[in-house]
Amino acid sequence: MINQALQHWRAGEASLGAWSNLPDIHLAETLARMGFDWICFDLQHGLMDYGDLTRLLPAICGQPVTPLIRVAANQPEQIGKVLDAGAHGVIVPMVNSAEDARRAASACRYPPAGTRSCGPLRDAMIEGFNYLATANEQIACIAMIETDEGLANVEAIAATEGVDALFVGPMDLCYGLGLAPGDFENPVFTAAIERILAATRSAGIAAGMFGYTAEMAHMAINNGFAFASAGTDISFFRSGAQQALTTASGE
Ligand code: 3PY
Ligand code: MG
Repeated sequence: MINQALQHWRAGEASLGAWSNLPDIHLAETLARMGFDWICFDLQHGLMDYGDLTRLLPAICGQPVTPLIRVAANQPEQIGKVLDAGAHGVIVPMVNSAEDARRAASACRYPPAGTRSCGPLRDAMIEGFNYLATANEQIACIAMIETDEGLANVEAIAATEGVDALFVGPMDLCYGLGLAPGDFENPVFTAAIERILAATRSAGIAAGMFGYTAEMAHMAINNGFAFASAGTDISFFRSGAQQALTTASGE
């Protein structure tokens, strides 16, 4: 198994992703063909569950797009199950300490590097047990920094063995910093971003940003992030519908 998104991050190449919140295999299939480097299916805030995931992942299989999953919580059982369903990377919310980061990284790796239990159903169906030879190296463990505590410990989190990338949850980070949600221009927020970027640079790992809009994703990449989501299935649908209405009504 080759994780294309991880290869791009390791090579320092910018990579854009799409965020999927809706459990619709046709939307997922369409997004997978649009040229995004990765798609994240969201089990934390998305309107989907594990059963949906077992249909969504096969719907994008065969397309050159890396499947990532955001789990609902930093629990080894959840992380193991989404990896067994075919995720090639796990985005773990609310990583607040080096201990949290170790827990997430360990759940992503087979022994001796970690504690993942062996039962890689989807990937073993596709490529047989060769998967086991590459999984530890190719599975991406992505720790979200989105609290004041996570920010306070960001250098130790970034330096944790087995963490491949940090990923900023900008809205929760605003709350954590005592800012209004969406106050991304606030110097307190921009200083936090600088600190996260610096921590990833010194640890030699990638930094990612959840982009609420395409503009936000573009700015993140310009500011040194290796990867960003360019929007969600819902935001793409809303902006497309809005634009169609505006254009068709001649406004
Ligand atoms: C955040 O903005 O906190 C996120 O986690 C985006 O989903
Ligand atoms: Mg969040």
